[in-house]
Amino acid sequence: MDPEATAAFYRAHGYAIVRQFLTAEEVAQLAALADAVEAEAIALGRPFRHGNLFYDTRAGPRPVLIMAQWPVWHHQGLERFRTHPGYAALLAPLLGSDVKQIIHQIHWKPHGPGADFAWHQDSRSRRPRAAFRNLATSYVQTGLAIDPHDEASGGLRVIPASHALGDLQLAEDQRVLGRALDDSDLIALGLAPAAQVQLELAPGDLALWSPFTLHASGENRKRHARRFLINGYVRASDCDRGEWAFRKGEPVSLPATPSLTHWDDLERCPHPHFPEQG
Ligand SMILES: O=C(O)CCC(=O)C(=O)O
Repeated sequence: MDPEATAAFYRAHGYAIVRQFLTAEEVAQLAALADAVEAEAIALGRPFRHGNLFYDTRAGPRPVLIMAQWPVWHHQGLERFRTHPGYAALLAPLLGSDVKQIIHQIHWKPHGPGADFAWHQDSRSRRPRAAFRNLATSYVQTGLAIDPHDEASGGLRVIPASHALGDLQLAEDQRVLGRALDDSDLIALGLAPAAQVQLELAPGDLALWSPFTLHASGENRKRHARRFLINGYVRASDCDRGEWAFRKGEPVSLPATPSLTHWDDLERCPHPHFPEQG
């Protein structure tokens, strides 16, 4: 891994890939932890929240877990995979050595339709706006492939250099997760669908992208689940939210109680519960 070269590519193109960010042994440990998260969520059987932890489970005779947010609160082995020294080294040229974390989640993309991510910019989810300063240069999203990611498995695709377009003012009332990948969304923005790049990631490879990079992912037509560990980091001095990940480049463990990160109702409703399904 060459953090400076990765940072230079990321600044120019709005995304970058680090091959073999984790070893095969680490990927196996992460996959086992993901299986434990999934088993807990499936046993609960429907969407479940406990503080910042949230299991987005589709209820039914065979419940399906689509996404787990902050699973580390119930599965502490994941701590290593949010404060891995590789992240500190990689982020140092982009964010410095004091870094907080806003996003920590695993996406399962089961076989079949209904779990696409439509074209979007993550900037729309960095709320409230006032809590995030210098967003273009203070925030980096990362995605770690637990399983193979390619076109057939519904892996991530990006529009290179779209981060330079800034906030595209995409409709905020439209769903991203579960809305079908559609090139007409790009055409409506005046962008050529041919510009899109399908990322091909082997287990253990890491992708980075900017909050303003347009990205999406399609249907998983493969038989295997397509799991993706998303960790989103922010320069600590530029953000009023988040859990510490690194101080002076050293890993910081989770505090005794969760901090305000992404979910606004944390203080009002910190206890475990099954949220109303709307
Ligand atoms: O998991 C995926 O395929 C998409 C992830 C994504 O778009 C996001 O986290 O913003």
